Parts: sequence; C-alpha cells; structure tokens
Amino acid sequence: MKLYFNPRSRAVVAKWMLDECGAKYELVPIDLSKREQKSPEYLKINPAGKLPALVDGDARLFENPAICIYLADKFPEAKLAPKIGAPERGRYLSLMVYSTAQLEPSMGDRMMKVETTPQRGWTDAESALDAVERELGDGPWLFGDWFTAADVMIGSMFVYMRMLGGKSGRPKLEAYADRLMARPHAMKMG
Ligand SMILES: N[C@@H](CCC(=O)N[C@@H](CS)C(=O)NCC(=O)O)C(=O)O
Repeated sequence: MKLYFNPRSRAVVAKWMLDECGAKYELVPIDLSKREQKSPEYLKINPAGKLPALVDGDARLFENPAICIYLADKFPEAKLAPKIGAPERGRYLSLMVYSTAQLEPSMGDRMMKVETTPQRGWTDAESALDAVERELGDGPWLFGDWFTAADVMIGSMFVYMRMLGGKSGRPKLEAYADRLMARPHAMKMG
C-alpha cells in the first residue's frame, strides 16, 4: 500500500489509521509547495488534487473517511469497525461521514469567524460539538470501551484543534482529546 503523504496535511489522519491497523505501507512524499498534488499523474489517483490518497494494488482511495473505512474493513484483526450487518454499523458509518461532512466545516467556520448558514449543508460548531458530546456519552470512546475508526475520524478534529492552539471549551471533549493524544500511534503533524 502507498499513502501519498505530507506531514503538514490531513494525510496524517490516514497515517494514524494505518498505524492503528498495524499495516505495512510506503509513504510517497508529496510537496504541496511545488503543487505536486496537481500533477497529471497524481490527479489520476485523486481527481481533487488533494492529500491524502491511498493506493492498494488496483484500488485507489481519496477522502480520509473513505480511506479509514476501507482500512478498518481490510484489517478486521485490528477490530476498528463493526462488521457489515452488525447493528452498530449504521451509527459507525454515520459518524465517519459526519466527521468531515459536518464537524470539520462547522469547526472551520468557527475558527475563521464565518457565519454558518443552514443552506451550506452543515451545522454551526456549537450544535456539532453538542452532537459529538451526545454520541460520546460517558466514553471513553464513541463506542464505549471500544476504540474504532470513528474515534480516528471524529477524534482527529479535536487533535487538530489542539495542534492549532485551540480548545473546544468543553471539559468532556478536552478529556477525549487527551485520551486520543495519549495513544501510542496518535496523529502527529510534521
Ligand atoms: N476532505 C478531504 C480534505 C483534503 C484536503 O483538503 N487536503 C489538503 C491538505 S490538508 C490539500 O491537499 N490541499 C492542497 C490543495 O488543495 O491544493 C479529506 O478528508 O481527505
């Protein structure tokens, strides 16, 4: 497997997931300053011209949630996802998509002090954080004692926030970020 990577990009999420899976992989460095992500060769892998992308044999994947869903299913021994048909699978998939479809843009709006209008398709940051708090419940992870790829995807947003010097202002979510960052393979930016 090849992960197209830059340590100062969202590719660190896919790398975290690969490490949680115990996968063997190769990092293919992409220099964003040289716009290598827009090269014709790379656009054949990720038409959006963004990092990350994962190539596994004939399979190519882009968008972090898709990569993490794929890896969790490919490495069942890592026990990072409910199996297809399991009752938890629906909530798991929903959280995976929610991470970048709602939580990330809402947090981005807050950071950039942009008003979130309902027409955009995602909610405001406070409502998104309320939703994550409800889903986390008493934790420690989104599925109770079971750490899953949903914690990688949802959790990565709180780890980013820390790295950017921000805090959610919510003790429960900050304690969650502390637990995530204490994991041996936790996401790190270069
Ligand atoms: N929703 C995408 C976001 C990908 C993304 O925005 N990647 C940034 C790096 S953090 C990128 O490649 N930017 C370079 C560019 O847009 O040219 C995902 O989760 O994979």
